[in-house]
Amino acid sequence: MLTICGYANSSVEKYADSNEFKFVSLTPPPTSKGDVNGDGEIDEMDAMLVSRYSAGMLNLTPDQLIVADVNGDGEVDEMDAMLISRYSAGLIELTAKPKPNDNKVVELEEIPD
Ligand SMILES: [Ca+2]
Ligand SMILES: [Ca+2]
Repeated sequence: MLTICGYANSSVEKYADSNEFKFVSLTPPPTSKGDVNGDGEIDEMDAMLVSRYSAGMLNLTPDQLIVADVNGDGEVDEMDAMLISRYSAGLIELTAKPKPNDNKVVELEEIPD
């Protein structure tokens, strides 16, 4: 049996569906940025953990540090705690923003044949 890999809800999935091929989604699992204690909720508890970490009151595991750095600046500090707190209050969305130095534009050129 043929298996097709592709992104969920793409034309590839539709193609696999309509031809009864097995479809394997390549879409990564949703990011849990901000869910520091891993309970599935992003709330004040997570903000508190980040706040305490930045104050040197507790340690976080490497995995926790990755999700705790919600603004993606490489530091886990009060800014992240504030962002998580605001998110839990429904004030902001948590979306990974590209780093300022990361905005290289790749230009594609047509290759003459
Ligand atoms: Ca949590
Ligand atoms: Ca940060």
